[in-house]
Amino acid sequence: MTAPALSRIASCPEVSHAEMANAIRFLAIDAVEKAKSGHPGMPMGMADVATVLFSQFLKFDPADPAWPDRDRFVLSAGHGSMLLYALLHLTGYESMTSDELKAFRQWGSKTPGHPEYGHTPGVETTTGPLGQGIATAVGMALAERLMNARFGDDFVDHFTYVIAGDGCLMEGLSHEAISLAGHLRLNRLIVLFDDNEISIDGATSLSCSDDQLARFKASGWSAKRIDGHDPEAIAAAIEQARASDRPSLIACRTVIGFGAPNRQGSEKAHGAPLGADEVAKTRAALDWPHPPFQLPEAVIQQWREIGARGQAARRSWIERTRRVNSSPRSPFHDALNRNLPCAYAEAMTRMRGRFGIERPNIATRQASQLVIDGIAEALPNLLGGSADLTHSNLTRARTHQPVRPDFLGGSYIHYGVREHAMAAAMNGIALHGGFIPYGGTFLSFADYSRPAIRLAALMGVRVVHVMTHDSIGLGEDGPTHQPVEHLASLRAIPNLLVFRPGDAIETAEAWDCALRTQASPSVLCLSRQALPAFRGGGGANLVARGAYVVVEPEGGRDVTLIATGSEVSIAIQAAKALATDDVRAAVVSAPCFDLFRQQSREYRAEVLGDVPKIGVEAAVEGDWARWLGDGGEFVGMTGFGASAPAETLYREFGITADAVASSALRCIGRSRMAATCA
Ligand SMILES: Cc1ncc(C[n+]2csc(CCOP(=O)(O)OP(=O)(O)O)c2C)c(N)n1
Repeated sequence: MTAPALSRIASCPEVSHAEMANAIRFLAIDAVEKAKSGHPGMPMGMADVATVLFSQFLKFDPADPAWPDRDRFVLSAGHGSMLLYALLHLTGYESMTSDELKAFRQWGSKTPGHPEYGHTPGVETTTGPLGQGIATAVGMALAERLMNARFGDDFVDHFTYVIAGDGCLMEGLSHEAISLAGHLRLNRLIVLFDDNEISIDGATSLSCSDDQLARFKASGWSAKRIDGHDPEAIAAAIEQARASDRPSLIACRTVIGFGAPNRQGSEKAHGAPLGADEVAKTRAALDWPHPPFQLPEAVIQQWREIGARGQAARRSWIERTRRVNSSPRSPFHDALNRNLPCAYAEAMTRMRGRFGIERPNIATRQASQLVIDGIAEALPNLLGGSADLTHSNLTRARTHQPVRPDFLGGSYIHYGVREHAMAAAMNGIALHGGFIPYGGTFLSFADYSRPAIRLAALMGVRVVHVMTHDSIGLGEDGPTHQPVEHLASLRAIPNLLVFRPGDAIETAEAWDCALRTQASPSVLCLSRQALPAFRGGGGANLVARGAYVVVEPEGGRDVTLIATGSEVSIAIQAAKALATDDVRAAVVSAPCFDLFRQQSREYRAEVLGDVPKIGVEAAVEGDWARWLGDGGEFVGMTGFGASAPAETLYREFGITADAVASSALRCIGRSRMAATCA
């Protein structure tokens, strides 16, 4: 059942649609003018569409921007941020004062250049990198349908609206996303396309001749084109889209910079202030005599009334859910609760205990499969998936049913070969709330997902990327599939936890860290090949410390061998070989650099020791020097891998216990020499 459109505002007949829309236009024009930078053209062009959407359809309540059953509004064309800020101000979001609008793009303001999630109440997701918003919205719309299937219309029944421009639709990501949305028949997703035929370089005909309507229709969407400046046509199209059994595209033919006599319809309106002269002419052309940032009382009144109307919908939702839901801890509230349930903690403890006793000799991807199986029932809001590598990533729990267009009660998403859309959709799912999404692919394809992973890190959302086949250890598939630079490049993203566990226990602990960290995404880099267990279970989660001592020689250290993942066991073998030569080598496992960096200086010093250090990782060196210092050496890859069995590759590329031991002896020798000379 779909809630009817809101009644049209008629209480203040002297305020016309044009005045309502012009309020948005001039707040955008004046804020960009004051900031001396920004994008006035898009808000001016889409003001009519946004006015109709917010005044007649969007279910929202500025008094509670995070109310779970609100409609989601995603400004995929994030450069038009002033459109959103103007709407937040006009409809009465408390934090969006006129001073914030005047501080557009300035330090500390709630009005950064592009909308930022977590920074500005009312912003549902960070946008700016074109294409991300529409793909994230697909995740939100998917989460809405999945939650609806579980809890029903009384609890979850809302739309996801997107404003996307030509740029968003040109991005390859948009294609993955619309294809997935069409396949899953996400009929609560409505994209309002700012079809102004202009981008930065000029007319879109310079670079694009897609028939967007045909393209969306071919992907299973409803699609139609309307005049984006005709309020009746806009309302009728949205009405129709809301009743559709599939996602909808409304191509709104608009004029960029609408109303600016010398700029409208041209790329000159896209991304620069109009200039005082043109602003004056626009005021005259649109009959808007009011000074900058000043709005007629009746207009602001009308907008505030629109903002206030959502209260009733929210109250009715609270009332409904309270009625349906007599126990204080319902499954619905459990799903929305970001803390993990006690049953999860027990399941994870069981898992770690079992690995500790069995000490299995298995690939970390297999250990991950066992962990997922072990916790899935205790964590019903865990939402799995893979980009068509389920049987390689081992990401599907026994109890997970696949989500299909006709079965939205499932817990596993076959994302298809769409890594980027998977990563962006996972962001949307996490932002929507109700699920902890994870998704799998090969580590070497992390690059296909990277822009969405970066946004997850920037927004601080909990998504878990399961990336298997994490080194040359995958063997015969060869260098195209063997990641060498990916660990270093992912570690370079701030607020992204990159885990490379070395055995089953570490894999369980890495999963535990990823699930418990609410404000960071994680990547679990897992081996294809079997790895020996090197740790007993029980006790504290040692992966949570980032790095820790696995082997401590008696009588002090001569050298510290630091390794990650599949190379920890190589370091342990090297330490044993060195011991036969009376060299005392400690072994440190370092499954997560980011968490190690967060430890106290004392702890780090204790783990690393005051002796030469050797790093071992079947990847390029990246920022290992930080842990190894000047006196250390790195044993790893210096270029791409090759196609051969894994043991051959390790031998040929010199990542062996012998090589580590030789490196250790060399460093110890150098350090003793230096000490003697001093
Ligand atoms: C991934 C990405 N590439 C490039 C840009 C830079 N950029 C910002 S807006 C824009 C043009 C977008 O054109 P359109 O969506 O038609 O916006 P309009 O000109 O209508 O405002 C570009 C290339 C970006 N923000 N993101």
